[in-house]
Amino acid sequence: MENEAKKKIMLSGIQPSGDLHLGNYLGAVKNWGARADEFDCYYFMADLHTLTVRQNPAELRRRSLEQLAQYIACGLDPEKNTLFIQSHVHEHAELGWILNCYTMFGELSRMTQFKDKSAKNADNINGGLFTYPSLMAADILLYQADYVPVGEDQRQHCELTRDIAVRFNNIYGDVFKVPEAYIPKAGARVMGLGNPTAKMSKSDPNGCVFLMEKPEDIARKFKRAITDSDTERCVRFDPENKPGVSNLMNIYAAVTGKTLDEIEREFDGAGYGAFKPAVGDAVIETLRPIREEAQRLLADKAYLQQVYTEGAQKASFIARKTLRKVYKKVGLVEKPF
Ligand code: ATP
Ligand code: LTN
Repeated sequence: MENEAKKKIMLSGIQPSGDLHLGNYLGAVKNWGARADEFDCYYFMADLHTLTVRQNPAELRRRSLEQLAQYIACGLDPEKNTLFIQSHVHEHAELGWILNCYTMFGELSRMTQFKDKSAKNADNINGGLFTYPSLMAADILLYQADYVPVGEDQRQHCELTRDIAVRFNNIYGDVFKVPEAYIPKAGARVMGLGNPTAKMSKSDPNGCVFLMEKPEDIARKFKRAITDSDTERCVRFDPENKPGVSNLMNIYAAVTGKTLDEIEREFDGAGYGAFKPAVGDAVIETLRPIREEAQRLLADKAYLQQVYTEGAQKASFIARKTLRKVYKKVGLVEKPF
């Protein structure tokens, strides 16, 4: 118990705004399960964040449950990790409001994700999309997280979370742990198979490999993956001049554990025709057990409900303590019940 209390805290979330894909897996979820014995881990479905973009209600509900099944299938053991749904722990929204009042308009305006998403949703640039990072800061700071395992694209939000924590602590004393982003070496930025200069994203389904996709569809996507128009046609890591092949090499490295040098040697003289299906096969074999386990879990709704109920209970217990402290510090009258 003594040791338990001293473990560092790891926390992350993904929006259930689409099905999980290879980028989410290699950049984020794969690295979460691996650290469960070392850290006290909290992972959630960021359903409140998805409301910043218009959602189909029935699909959002379905995807939130599917995402939980996929988290578990990716190796997040509910006995060792606290898995929950963000909206079930109301402290997130409450601390999010408070932190809005400690986040600057200028800071929020500089967020790349806000700029990207406003460009993509020009008819719905709502307040939630703008203040998204304050809610994300609340998600993290409520649990006094030490590390936030995310892909490269979330680094800026994690930096802003640190700035908010430091700003708050400078006014009120040591209230929040100042967290660090925890970004993997391989897989931090998986690029699209159709356009290797943009990150793999569910908004480009043709260039994106989903965890639940059928093997034959995955194989087809890899065969069609854009490679480079250079003349040498050899498997060599050169992200600047050969972004397509370099992306496939990164994917292959992340799923097989091989180094880039080893991969160059393995495919020496082989050309793209042999390399692309080999990457596809390696991905298919990595995803097969995940897909099968997620399908099995999805058939057991009672089990999933038990996991997210216990998860929310554990998470609330911690979140409540932090929120109470914050309310007191900023001058709110203590709740009498
Ligand atoms: P969107 O298409 O709406 O931008 P997304 O598919 O990028 O969404 P998110 O929900 O934004 O997915 O990301 C969830 C997690 O997966 C984050 O930690 C993010 O950094 C990571 N991630 C997302 N895409 C990639 C990618 N292509 N490579 C590596 N990590 C990624
Ligand atoms: N912004 C993240 C999802 C997210 C998150 C978080 C990640 C919401 N809250 C807290 C880490 C910690 C995204 O878009 N991927």
